[in-house]
Amino acid sequence: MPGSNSAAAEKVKPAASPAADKPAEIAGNISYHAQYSPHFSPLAFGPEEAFYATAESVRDHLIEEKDAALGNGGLGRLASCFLDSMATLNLPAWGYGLRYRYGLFKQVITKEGQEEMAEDWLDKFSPWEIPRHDVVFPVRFFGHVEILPDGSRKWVGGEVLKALAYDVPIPGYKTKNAISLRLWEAKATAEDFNLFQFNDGQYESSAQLHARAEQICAVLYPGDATEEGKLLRLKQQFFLCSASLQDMIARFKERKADRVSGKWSEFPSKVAVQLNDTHPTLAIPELMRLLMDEEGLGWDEAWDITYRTVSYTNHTVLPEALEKWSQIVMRKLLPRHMEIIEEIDKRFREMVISKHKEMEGKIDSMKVLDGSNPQKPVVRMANLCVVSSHSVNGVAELHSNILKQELFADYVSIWPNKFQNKTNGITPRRWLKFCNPELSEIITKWLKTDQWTSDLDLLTGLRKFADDEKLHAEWAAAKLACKKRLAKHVLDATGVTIDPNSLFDIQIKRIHEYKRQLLNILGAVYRYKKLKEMSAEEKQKVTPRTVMIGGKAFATYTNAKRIVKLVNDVGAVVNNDPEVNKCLKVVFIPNYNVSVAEVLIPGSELSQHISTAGMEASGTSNMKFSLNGCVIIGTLDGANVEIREEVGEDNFFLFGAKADQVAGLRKDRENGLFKPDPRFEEAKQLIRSGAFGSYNYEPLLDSLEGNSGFGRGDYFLVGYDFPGYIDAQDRVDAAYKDKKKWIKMSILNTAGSGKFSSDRTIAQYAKEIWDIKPSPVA
Ligand code: 26R
Repeated sequence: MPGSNSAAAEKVKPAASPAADKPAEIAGNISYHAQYSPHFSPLAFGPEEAFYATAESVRDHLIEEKDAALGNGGLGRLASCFLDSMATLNLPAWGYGLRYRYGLFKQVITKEGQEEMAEDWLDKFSPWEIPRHDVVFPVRFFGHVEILPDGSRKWVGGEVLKALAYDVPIPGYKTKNAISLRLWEAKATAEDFNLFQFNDGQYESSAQLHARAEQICAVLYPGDATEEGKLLRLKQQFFLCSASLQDMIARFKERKADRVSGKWSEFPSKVAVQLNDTHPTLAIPELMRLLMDEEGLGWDEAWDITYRTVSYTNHTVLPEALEKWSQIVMRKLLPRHMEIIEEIDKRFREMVISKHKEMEGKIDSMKVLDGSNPQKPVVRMANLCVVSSHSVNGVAELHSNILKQELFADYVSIWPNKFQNKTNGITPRRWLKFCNPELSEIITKWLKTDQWTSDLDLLTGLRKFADDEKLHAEWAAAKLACKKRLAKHVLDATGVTIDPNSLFDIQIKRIHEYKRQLLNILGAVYRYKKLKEMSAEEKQKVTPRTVMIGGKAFATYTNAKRIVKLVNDVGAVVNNDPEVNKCLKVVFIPNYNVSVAEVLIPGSELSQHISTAGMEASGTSNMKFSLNGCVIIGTLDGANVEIREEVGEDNFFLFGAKADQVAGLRKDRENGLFKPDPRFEEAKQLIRSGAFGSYNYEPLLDSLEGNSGFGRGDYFLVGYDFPGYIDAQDRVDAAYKDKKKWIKMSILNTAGSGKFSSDRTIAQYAKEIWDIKPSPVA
């Protein structure tokens, strides 16, 4: 969750979590809520039946319970898999985040396309959080820096809010360990409430600080088109960093007594802070400030501690997602931190000049502060992370290589050993055992053990049964059961009936031009057109297909919203066309979220991961699909590359440009050297003809043309990859006709997914970055 932005791993000692201390309370919690389930009356049962009913209604609750709205894109879902693995591996670790009140939004599909509604997931309450009124830290904003008589500096004045901790226990699987996801809520106190103003009828100004506190935890990624929005995001980031670091330091101090020495220099051997993308970058100057201004350390010692404590994971190379903050805003909100960042930048530049003369010419792009536009000087957050962390990693082999060879190439010559890869992973507990009980049971039966849930490499044991007819029959039956559950969800959510015997083809993820849902829907439009041209006899031979696309478009991302509208419009025509709707249906799945994913992924047979090569850092849903026996159609991008290696190239439908061709292809396109495939032109033409309604799709289609949009004509290479994509889809159709072949591919996908357990990923972080060891609860 981009809420739980950083994971702080505490070394050696097990994390004292409330859940570990009081397991009974947790169990009590579950049965308490079960009693108040609307699905049964506690009065009707004696104690034994009540126990039985409790187990039943736990399932009901899982259905009723709202998804936590802490960030459910790739970054947030990775963090939640990591928490599960850290707990399961008995690692003394904590997750930190903000306790957002409203989710991103609830997506409602109307005639106009996507509409956003606020969703209050804490509306009633969350049974899983424990407010910790004993864990509260002050967090300051604005103010100024005072120089004390001894020359030291102190940040004073401004406004001070309180950070109150809520702990969400994360139980490990088959261990006694439970760790905490600690979420901060911003609060103002009674002292901040102006009773005089209130009694004078000035209600709003009497509780100004309370209102500002509420804004901080209202939503994840508040709109940043305005200056106010930008300031609010920066406040959120600092609030998370300051509260979390004060918490870690408080625990370090509490435990000093247990240690041989309680020296600050021990801090990095006791605490590791992993920055989950650049959103918590301010942890760097905040740790420096706390060590220098609050604890009295000098710069060199504070820097050494900070550098050895902090490491950074990059999760995207998209230029528009690399955070840059206005120096002017930063100085106003965090005057002391701006001083510290300036000093870090200055010392970095001096180091390059004194020790790496050959890199002097590159300093402008490497330095932290960018003043090239004197009107808008900025702090480059990724550069600050690279300069201040002892480890920087990407999230898949290809992505980490792009970091080393392109984005951070200049730093590699200064710090050749700083850069690493940690290929992402997913938790097999949620993403197979829990969401797909049918398949899980079969796997356990054939492997003769359920150990695969904590040792996912055991899945390779399925390979030797890949041709076994009995397994095939069971595997197909399980898939069919999941497809039926999925079909029911689709009917309930959209009113569209889909045929569980058709090929279920799914693309669910945030809507973004680089993820190329547009390529998918253009492919469906082309398929529709070909079907319309076929005779009834020809149609008999077609592999029936249900194309499902789901995902939220960021509220201000116009082209993404146009894509949502197009998918819905195409569906409305195709699904109601009796000439083709036995062979093709196109469904937009509304309000895609975690619970929906848990139904869709097990029921999917073909899964689309078709981003422009080099643009998807890793992807993690690709791993979830493959684990559930879905075959991927995809480009050589992110973790697709490694999935294909693991499951075997025969069990992956590959197409498209390679990452190292992309720049050249864009150049060619600019120079008018691109010749579009006639099939691509046909698909666009059908949309332009109004076959799917009168909505103006011109701006969207125009973005695919050579010289459109700011010289970025078809930046995502939809036109270039279209023919390869259609051909790959033809191969899919042929493979699906051969049931034996398809089921074997499906089995081999599951069998090859062991590498993608987040247990493996976390074990690598623990050993290669954090230097921590499992610390099981006795
Ligand atoms: C602040 C703003 C501009 C912003 C930047 C980046 C907001 C959100 C992001 C999302 C990024 C960090 C993200 O979610 N990246 C995804 O991380 C996943 C986990 O590593 C990857 O699997 C996925 O490929 C990547 O897009």
